[in-house]
Amino acid sequence: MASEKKRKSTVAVVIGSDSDLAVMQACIDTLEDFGIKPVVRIISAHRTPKVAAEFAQKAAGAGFKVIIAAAGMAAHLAGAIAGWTTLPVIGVPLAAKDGPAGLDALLSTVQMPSGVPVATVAIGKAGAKNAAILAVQILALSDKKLADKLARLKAAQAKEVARKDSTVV
Ligand code: RP5
Repeated sequence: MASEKKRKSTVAVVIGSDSDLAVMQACIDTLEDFGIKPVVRIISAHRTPKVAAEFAQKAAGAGFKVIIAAAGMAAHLAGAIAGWTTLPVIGVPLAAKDGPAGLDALLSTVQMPSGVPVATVAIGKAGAKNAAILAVQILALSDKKLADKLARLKAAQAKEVARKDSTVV
């Protein structure tokens, strides 16, 4: 496990709890579709705040280019990390088992004060996938192969919508 955590990647996927993993698997899978094996960490802004701060402070030096942070409820994880790093941070709000269907996490993630942005995506699985695509879009600015893969994804999505359009009257 320790050696796995020392593995380098351009993308870190940080989740607030192991209970977030099932939804965030869509993010991990999408990154892997682009050939990116992220480092995945379970770090809580509230239960392990010191680890969160240390991770964020060392993230750029560790070689990460983008951090994806996902949490539910009072979801301060992405913001807490963003406060400690100049790397782009993408926040994924997640719905908790009980509560207002992720609206709590959405507001906690998106409503950052001026000067400390968190690029917040949609609640849940759609956001998990979009976080991965947004991370790839950031990396693709300096990686032609990723840019080409993104172009192919867009083309495939458009083709699929056109196919569905042709099936309705
Ligand atoms: C948040 O609280 C986590 O990100 C998770 O979405 C939520 C509930 O955590 P558990 O009680 O399931 O560990 O910090």
